[in-house]
Amino acid sequence: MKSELMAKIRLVGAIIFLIGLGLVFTGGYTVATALGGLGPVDDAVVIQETPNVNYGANGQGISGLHALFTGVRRHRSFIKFDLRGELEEIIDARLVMYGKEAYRGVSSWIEVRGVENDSWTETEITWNNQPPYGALLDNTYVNTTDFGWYSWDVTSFVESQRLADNIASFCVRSKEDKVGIGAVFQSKEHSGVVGQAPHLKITKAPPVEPPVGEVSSEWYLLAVGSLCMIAGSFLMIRYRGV
Ligand SMILES: [Ca+2]
Repeated sequence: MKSELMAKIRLVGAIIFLIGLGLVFTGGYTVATALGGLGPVDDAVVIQETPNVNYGANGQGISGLHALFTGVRRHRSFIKFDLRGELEEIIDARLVMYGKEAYRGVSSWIEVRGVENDSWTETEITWNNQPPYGALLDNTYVNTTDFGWYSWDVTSFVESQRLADNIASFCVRSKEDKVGIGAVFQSKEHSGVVGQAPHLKITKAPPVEPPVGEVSSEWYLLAVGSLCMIAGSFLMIRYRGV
């Protein structure tokens, strides 16, 4: 009978320990997600001249992401980000891409537009099934003949999508849509140099400092969780069958 009681106490100790472990993890995770930077889950170019061909696996430069018009074919690019890990308010978001002029020596304005329909995937999207793009979010002038970094302010759209469905899709297109003007960018499949994939540079609202004398919820979780782990460990060790 005594050994059964000991076993039950150890079981309760183990449960308390695991609850404490969960609380500590939750508190720590909330603090840890204050970092920025996010890679895309999907990116692909669609080409008017080959309207049923999917280019989602394309990687580098001229075969990666395009925003241009050749006269007989338009090229647009779609990029999607999963925001489910972004728990706090986003006060600044920049779409950052590594690219250059599509036609050497011809600079161009490149638009980024919001896309409300997130059902597209990089393995299925084509010119003919591309989702409609919405309002202009920002313009950036691409004026390098060699690859360089460019960014677009997409703050309001990203924060609205975080609150709505936690997915943010964009369309990248040439503003002019004229022959011989446009840009090319690295896709996430580009494997030549690490770190050249499109990404979102995110700045979050600073954590609200609790009034003097109060403790933030994260620290409550960490403190209560730690106490549970200590208590659970004590019960498991103290009643280990003696
Ligand atoms: Ca891709």
